[in-house]
Amino acid sequence: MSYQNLLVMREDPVAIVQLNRPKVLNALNLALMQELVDALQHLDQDEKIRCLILTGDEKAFAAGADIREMADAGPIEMLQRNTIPLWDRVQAVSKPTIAAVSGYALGGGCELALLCDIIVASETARFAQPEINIGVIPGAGGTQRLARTLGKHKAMEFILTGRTMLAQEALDAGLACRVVPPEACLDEARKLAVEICQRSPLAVKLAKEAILKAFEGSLREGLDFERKCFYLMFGSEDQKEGMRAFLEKRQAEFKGR
Ligand code: DAK
Repeated sequence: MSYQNLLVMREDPVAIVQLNRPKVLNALNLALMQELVDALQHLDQDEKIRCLILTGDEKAFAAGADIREMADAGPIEMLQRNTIPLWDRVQAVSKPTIAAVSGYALGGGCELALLCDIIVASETARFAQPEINIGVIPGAGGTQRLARTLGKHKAMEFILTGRTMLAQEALDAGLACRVVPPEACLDEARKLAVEICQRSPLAVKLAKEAILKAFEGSLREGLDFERKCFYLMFGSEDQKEGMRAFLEKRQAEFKGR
C-alpha cells in the first residue's frame, strides 16, 4: 500500500498507519483523509490484520484540519465538500484502533485521536481543540466526544478556551490510557495491540461494538447539531479573520459577527 501522505507498515497481525505531512505538522487535508480512509478500510478487510495503530511523528500526531483548505470557504462550499463521512468511516473500522500520540494533537488531530479506541500518549503529547482561536468550533465530533470523555464542565473549559492539555492531564482525565517517554510511545501501542491480538477476535469485535453503543443515542443529534454550527461559522467574519490571521502569522481581531 503506497500513499502520498501516509506510511503503512505491516507487522501482521498489527498494522501501523503513520500520518506523513511533516512540513505542516501532519495537517489533515482532504487528500490525506481520503488516503487514511482507504488504508484503514483495506486493513479492516484484511484477515491477517487484527489491530491498527495510528500515529504521527515526534513533533505532531496532527495539528488539525488543513486551515489553508478552509480559510476562504463559505458554508455551502463546506457543506458540499461532504467530508464528514470520511471521519465517520474512521469510527466505523471494526478492528481495534490505537492512537499513538506524540506532540501536537490539535483540533481535527485531537478529534482523530478521539475516534480511535485507545490513546497511548507520549510525555510530549499536547491535546487541544483550538478552533475557538480561529473563529470556529470543533467540526469532527470534538464537542460531543469530549463532553462524554471529560464530562460537561471540563469539556466546556477545554473547548471554550482552546487551551492545551498535557499528557499527564490527559491520562488523569481518562483521555489517554497511559503516558510513556516519546521514544517508547509506538512500542507501547504495539505491545497493547499484540496483547489485544491474543484475545478472541470475535469477542474483541463485539466488545468494541458494545462499548461504542454506549456513546450512541443522542450522540447523533449532537453531531448533527455540531456540523450545522460548524458550517454556519463559515458565514461569519470571525472565521475569515481567524483563519487569515493564522496564515498571515498575526493576532486575530474578532468582531463577533
Ligand atoms: N493547517 C495548515 N497548516 C498548518 C496547520 C494547520 N492546522 N498547523 C500548522 N501548519 C503549518 C504552518 O502554517 C507552518 O507552515 P509554513 O508557514 O511553514 O508554510 C507549518 O505547519 C509549521 O507550523 P508553525 O510554523 O506554526 O510551527 P510552530 O511550531 O511555530 O507552531 C502550532 C506549531 C501547532 C502551535 C501552530 O502551527 C498552530 O497553532 N497550528 C494550528 C493549530 C490549529 O488551529 N488547529 C486547528 C485547525 S481547525 C471537519 C473536520 C475537522 C475539522 C473541521 C471540520 N469536518 C469534517 C467538517 C477540524 C478543524 C481544525 O482542526
